[in-house]
Amino acid sequence: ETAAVCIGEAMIMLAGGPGALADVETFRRSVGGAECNVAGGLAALGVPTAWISRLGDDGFGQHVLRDLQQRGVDVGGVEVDAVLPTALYVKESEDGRSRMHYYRTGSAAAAMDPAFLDRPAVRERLEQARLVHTTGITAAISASSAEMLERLATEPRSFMLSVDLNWRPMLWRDKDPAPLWRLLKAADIVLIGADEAEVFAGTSDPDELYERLGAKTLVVKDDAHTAMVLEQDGRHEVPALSVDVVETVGAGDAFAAGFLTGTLQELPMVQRLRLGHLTAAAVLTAPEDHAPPPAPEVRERLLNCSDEEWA
Ligand code: KDG
Repeated sequence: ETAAVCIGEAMIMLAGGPGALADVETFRRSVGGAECNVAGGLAALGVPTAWISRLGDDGFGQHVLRDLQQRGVDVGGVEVDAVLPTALYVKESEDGRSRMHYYRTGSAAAAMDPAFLDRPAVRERLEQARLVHTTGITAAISASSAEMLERLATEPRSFMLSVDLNWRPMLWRDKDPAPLWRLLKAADIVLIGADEAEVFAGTSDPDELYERLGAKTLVVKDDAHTAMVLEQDGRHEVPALSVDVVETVGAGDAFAAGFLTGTLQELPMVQRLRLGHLTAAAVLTAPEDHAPPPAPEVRERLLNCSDEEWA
């Protein structure tokens, strides 16, 4: 059974520091990659989830597979490339801020292309899925990967397509973002951060974004403050929980996992947003790009509490 499919690149994350990269000698390894974070988040919330991608035939790829399997994610649709490597990224932490350095050009995942969707292990999972999630990162890593998403978004489909903007200027240098606009416009659900919307679309005004993106369901997250969902027949807004932030990378993915789980469970909109905030809070208070969600009892209580108690 596959309820959700996430398509995109996973990377080995090497966290160094604190200190400048030039001075750091040892690094702590974990797994990153936006769609793979969302897949882990969905599985942790009980959604039968497959992560679909390509990895290198190397120790890093083996670790990604093992790690995701341990987190309950179906990796049967992953293809291992005999030659191209698994991508890496290094997280530099200096003065309380993180910077990402990618080592991903020419990776196994960047070789995904439209024909990748014809592999039986992929097709089968897409046919079963009620929801497919991807991000702007996958549209950026290579032309062939962007074409694959174009096919996914334009072919007749039986699933909801969810896209998180995940605007990464470093990956879009010298590239035309037109394919990303098309992907966002074709999606059923779009998740977008107010700050990245400002850079990408020149506005963070939710109503303007809703109009420009033409998405059926648009979620605009204003980092620490609030998340708003806009649909044809209304708007809902839920303030974020206040937490002691350790590291923010991955929080948006966790939010997506919570919101999308709530969507699959057909929870009321306010509860979908609350679940997003709850799972994001867990990642905000952890150094890695993913973290286990709050315990089921805690989730249950906070999903059902009054607005006063929530805020
Ligand atoms: O959303 C978190 C991701 O940004 C992180 O895990 C790394 O996928 C990544 C990327 O491309 O930035």
